[in-house]
Amino acid sequence: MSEADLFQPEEIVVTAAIVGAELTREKTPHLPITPEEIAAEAKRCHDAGAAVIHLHVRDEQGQSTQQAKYFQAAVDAIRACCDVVVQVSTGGAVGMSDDERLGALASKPEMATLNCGTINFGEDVFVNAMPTIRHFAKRIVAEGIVPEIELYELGHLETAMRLLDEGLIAEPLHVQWVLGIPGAMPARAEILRFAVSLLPKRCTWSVAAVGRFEMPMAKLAAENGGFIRVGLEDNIYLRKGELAQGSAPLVEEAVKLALSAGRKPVSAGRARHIFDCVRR
Ligand code: KMH
Ligand code: ZN
Repeated sequence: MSEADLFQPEEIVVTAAIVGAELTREKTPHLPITPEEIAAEAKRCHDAGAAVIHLHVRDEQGQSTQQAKYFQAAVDAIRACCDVVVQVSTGGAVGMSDDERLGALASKPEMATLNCGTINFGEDVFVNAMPTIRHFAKRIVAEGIVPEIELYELGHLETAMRLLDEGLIAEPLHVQWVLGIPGAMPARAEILRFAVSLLPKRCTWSVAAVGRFEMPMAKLAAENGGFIRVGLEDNIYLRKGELAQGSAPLVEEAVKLALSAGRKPVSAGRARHIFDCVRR
């Protein structure tokens, strides 16, 4: 990897998580469901400065699904209207089987999430046992997809390092600290700072914080060399009591925070180099 491929300190990658698995139209009317709605939202986020779209999809009833045909339709619609790195979820929704979750990979995305541990997830349990994690890592890497390492607890980093030792994933790692899920690591500044201090050298990191912590943690990330994920999957409010009219207004806020911190959101093309998508 040449120096030009490593990210420069002023660069920042903004990811938009525009659908999620748990969100419903009852909670917000701005949730995109059809491929056309998802693509339109992806384009709005792209125009606002997002380089990566973290993607879940829905069936005709609006239920979360990992079926390949729904991912393919959404990915095709997104690719037809804007240049973004599509990062599919292999987390899916709580309770889905491993095979079901892996359905997302058939859409040939550039990136996919690799969840590195089990957590309480509100009243549910989001299960990622070691054999599942290894199996997902093997599949993602074998298909030439770049994994984004999802970490909800500090111990999940140990798991990621174990995968690295076992040769199942390779550096440079890209980590997403997911903070504030009820039952997992809270979204607190001192926790994020400590978590980041544990990361290996050849690693980029981002933060996705839930609910009202989304923007404060995004600001902290922007000020400390991290990347940012925002979007309806994590938070549906632009301000207290005011629903965001989709994920794009949240991306706009994140971009403002980034620029104030002296960081410049990169294009999808540049994000591909930073994440090494172009050479896998
Ligand atoms: N819906 C959560 C249970 C991911 O996208 O990889 C899991 C999730 C993580 O959203
Ligand atoms: Zn997700």
